[in-house]
This record gives sequence, C-alpha cells and structure tokens, in this order.
Amino acid sequence: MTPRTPLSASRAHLVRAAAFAAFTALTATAHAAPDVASTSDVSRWQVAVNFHQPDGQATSFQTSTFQDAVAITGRSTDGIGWIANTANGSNFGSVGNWTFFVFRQEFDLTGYDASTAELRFQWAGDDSGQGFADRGTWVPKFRLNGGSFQSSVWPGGFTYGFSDPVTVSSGFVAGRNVIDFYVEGNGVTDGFAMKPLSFTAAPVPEASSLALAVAGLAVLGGLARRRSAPC
Ligand SMILES: [Ca+2]
Repeated sequence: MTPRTPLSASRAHLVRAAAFAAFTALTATAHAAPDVASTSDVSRWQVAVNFHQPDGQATSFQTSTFQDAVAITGRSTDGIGWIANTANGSNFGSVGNWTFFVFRQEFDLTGYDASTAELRFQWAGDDSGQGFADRGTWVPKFRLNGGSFQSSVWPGGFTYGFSDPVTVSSGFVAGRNVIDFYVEGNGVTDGFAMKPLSFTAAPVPEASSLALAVAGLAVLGGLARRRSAPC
C-alpha cells in the first residue's frame, strides 16, 4: 500500500488560502455598528411642527412637512443637547399655545438582520403631559416605522429629565428605518432630547461574501476529495 502523499507546499498554501477566504467571508462584519445619533448631533434630526390644534390628540400632529431640527441654545440633560424648530424652543410668547412636534431620525440597517436589532435609549420632551396647568395632556410617545405609539416612564415626573431606559426589539425593517417622537409643547421653551444607550444587530453576510465563502469551501472540498482518492 502506498503511503499517503503529504500535501505539496503549493497545495498546502492553496488550502490555507481557501480556508482563510471561507472563514473571512462567513464571519465578515464589514459594516460598522448600526447607528442612531443622540440629539446632540442635530444634523441627524428633522422636525415637523403643527400649531393651534386640539390638546392631547394624536391627530393634532402632522408628518407631511419636515424641516431640519435646530439645537436649543444652552439646554442639555446628562450632557445631551435638546432640539426643537427654534433655538430657544419657543414659538409663542406665552404658554398655552399648543404646539405639536414630531422629531424624526432615519437610520439604515442595510447589512444587518433587522429581526435581531435592539435599541436602548432614554428621552425627554417638553412638555410632558403631567397635567400641570398649561402643559397639556399629551404624554410624549414614540413609534418606529409608523407602528403603534409607545410611551415611557419618567421616574422623576419632571419635564426636563430623561425617561427610564427604553428597549425596542421589534418593528425594525431591512434598509431604511424611521423613528418618530411625538411631543406636544405649550408654545414656550419646548423641545426634545434623546440619548441612545446601545444599538445592536447581527450582521448578515453580503452576497459577494457568500459567493467567496462558497468558492472557498468548494476549493477545500475539491482538495479533500483529491487527497482521499487512491494515489
Ligand atoms: Ca414648554
């Protein structure tokens, strides 16, 4: 019986290259982590504003006309800047002029499995629906990709404080996603702040990576068959 022939140097190199290609392709994480920005990065946010509509009604908000959001001068919570449609958050000179804001951020989950996405954040809105005089009755709510409204818990019950951490783990879609925050203001020093805590999603191999992996595995399979064949 003829002893098994050791792999030649060139073939061993080929095996290593094919294995490396297959491994790299299958474990590729070419994309950076999915990204949702805080309100400190005002360039990532837009806002739609509606005035003098009924207090406390979802139908008082409009999402047909968005504009670039504006950073509120000198206002932050836990170091996170606030945003509105004006630099002081005011649209009127006195409270009780109901103002309806939808703060929007778009983000991209291309390259990720949307079913595995999980976003954690804290947020705050002025006004807060606390039932105080002239604050309105709307409790700030958010929704993802036009889904159902979700509320949050503000442990301090304080207008400018952050909510308890919120975890969103469903409702994400492949590609472009939109998260909207609905805040009713009383016309004076209104606004919104949001602080992402974490955002994770499993990467999906790109088609080119899959093709590379298949090619690498095919080479390995071919070599294995040749090695096991009688010499
Ligand atoms: Ca206000």
